[in-house]
Amino acid sequence: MKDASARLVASVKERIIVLDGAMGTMIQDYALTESDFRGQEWTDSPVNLKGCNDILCVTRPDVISEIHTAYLDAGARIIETNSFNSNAISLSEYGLQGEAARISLAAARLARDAADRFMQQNPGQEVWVAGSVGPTSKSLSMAQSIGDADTDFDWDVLAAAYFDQMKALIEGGVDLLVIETIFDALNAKAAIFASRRAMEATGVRVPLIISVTLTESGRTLSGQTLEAFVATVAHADPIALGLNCGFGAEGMMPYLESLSRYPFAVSVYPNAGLPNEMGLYDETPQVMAPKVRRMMERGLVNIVGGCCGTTPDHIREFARAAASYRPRPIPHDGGVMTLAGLEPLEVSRERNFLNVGERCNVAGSRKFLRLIKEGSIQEAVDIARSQVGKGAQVIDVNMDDGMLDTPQEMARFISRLGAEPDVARVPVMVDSSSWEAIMSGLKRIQGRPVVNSISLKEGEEAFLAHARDVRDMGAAVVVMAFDENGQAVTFRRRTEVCARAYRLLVDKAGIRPHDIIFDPNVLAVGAVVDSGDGSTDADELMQSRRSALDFLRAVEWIKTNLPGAKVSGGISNLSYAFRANKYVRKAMHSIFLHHAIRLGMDMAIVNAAEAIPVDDIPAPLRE
Ligand code: THG
Repeated sequence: MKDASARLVASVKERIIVLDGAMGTMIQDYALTESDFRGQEWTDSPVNLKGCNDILCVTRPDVISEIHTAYLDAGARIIETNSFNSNAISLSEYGLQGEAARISLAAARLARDAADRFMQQNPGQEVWVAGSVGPTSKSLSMAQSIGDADTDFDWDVLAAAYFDQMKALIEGGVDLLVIETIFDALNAKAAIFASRRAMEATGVRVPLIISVTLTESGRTLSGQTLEAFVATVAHADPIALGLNCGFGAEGMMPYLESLSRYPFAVSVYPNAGLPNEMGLYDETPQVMAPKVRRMMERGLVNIVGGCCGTTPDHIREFARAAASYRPRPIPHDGGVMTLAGLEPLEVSRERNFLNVGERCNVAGSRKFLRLIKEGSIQEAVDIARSQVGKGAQVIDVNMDDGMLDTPQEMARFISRLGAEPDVARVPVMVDSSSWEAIMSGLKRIQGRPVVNSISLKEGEEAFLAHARDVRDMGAAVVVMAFDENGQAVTFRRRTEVCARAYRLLVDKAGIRPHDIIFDPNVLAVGAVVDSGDGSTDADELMQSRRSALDFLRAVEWIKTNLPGAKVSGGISNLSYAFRANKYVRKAMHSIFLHHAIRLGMDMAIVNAAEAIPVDDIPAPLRE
């Protein structure tokens, strides 16, 4: 990380940092003509380029420089590059998709030069350059929810476009990146993923600001609540997380209050009010500044600036106010696992035990397998809906069947789940033994999912590679108690394998302890399981009798010895040998869960419909 970036990380705790205002509104004031936009190079462009503001970094760099300088003179200490749309997807509307990296590089250099000049002329004043990264003109979530046939647009295409833009911005010398005006968290996740790759490619780490735009319903355009959004992007570990654009400073106040509990600095840069009938923004500096001042007064912000309709005059007022208030103190990370669909789900023992619905599993339900094979996707989605109705708080999805194209079915089904608001509300658990299928699912989930699962089965290298994918995709993860020697079935092996995996994840893969879920293997009781260690059937039958008990002891051990980690298990496995008797199965599950929860289990993959209260089970059977 550059020293300047590191100083910014420190500065947001020390004072309120002022960000610049709008670029577009300022450009309008220059009344530029089509030929200004075209410059020398694009005189015969078949499409009009007027409106493609980013191209001005190449064709009218003097204008962009002047705007940067005007904001710096007004008191902005972070200026944003003129690169909001400098990505191949947005630029394709002007036939300029091939110019994304070049424009981004030019944008970064212009802002860098303006900032360096300013610092030279104003010794002791530090200013920073933020690479502006807009949402692009397309939404991944919305494209898949309308079953968009546009197969040219998917996660990989979007992430590649972001990568090109961000790599060029970093090469051009930005101190940080601002992923802004986010209206779809899935796009934002692709941007965060790409930012990691761009930092790896350039060898420069830059802090991120994550800035979301809410609609008047208080949700993103693609339907998430603010809390669900924060859970979804928290893995970016942003220097600041906040709001921009939207419906003006006043309306943002309650959302700023909601942001105050998160362990990130808070940034806010509102529009100058709501757009009028002409699409213009009316709030003058005198009208807007008191509203922004109230945010500072209430200690809600660390970074403040303006979005559409704001000018250097607005920024001058904000800077004046900022000088007399303290920045918001940044709370510590509470260490709670938060998953999300369209709504957030906190996983903490104080709150609730989590039921993960098991029925959307082609290997665990003949009915679901038949529906997927027939292509009856609506009825398959109904299974998810019915589980949610019966109390499932997370939906496990598994497409592991030799007759199916597993990655493709995973993608298709998960895209459909995301399109049904009553199901999309809850987080997804992506369950597969194929890593390709897991990644395929993750690339289509708007919220914060759980990966089910990774293990040491294929050794440390593969384990860590998968773990880093999990981290960069922002998921929580189930770790099976499995290693190079096979499935852990004894208490000792279960705990040893989990402890080893825990250290690797925390120390080498950068996974937070509270995002790890151990699964110490619920095995069938009363059945011979091949432990693979060459022992005889008689030994193994004895082992199977102890197996459930050893699982319970392992739950307790993990909760005591691996701080923050969660424990889960697939409960229906337990009674596999008793398939002929449904009641006995349900009774076994309820009693087993009763003990597992008592010992600290956090969640389980269950048939949400079948729970029976332990007290209703006749005593002899219970015994
Ligand atoms: N741990 C983790 N993930 C898992 C498991 C686990 N995923 C899969 C599985 N185990 C959990 N899911 C199920 C789903 C269904 C059944 C068992 C476990 C089941 N199905 C009926 C049966 O086989 O009798 C089929 C009924 C039907 O066809 O309708 O029992 O342990 N991390």
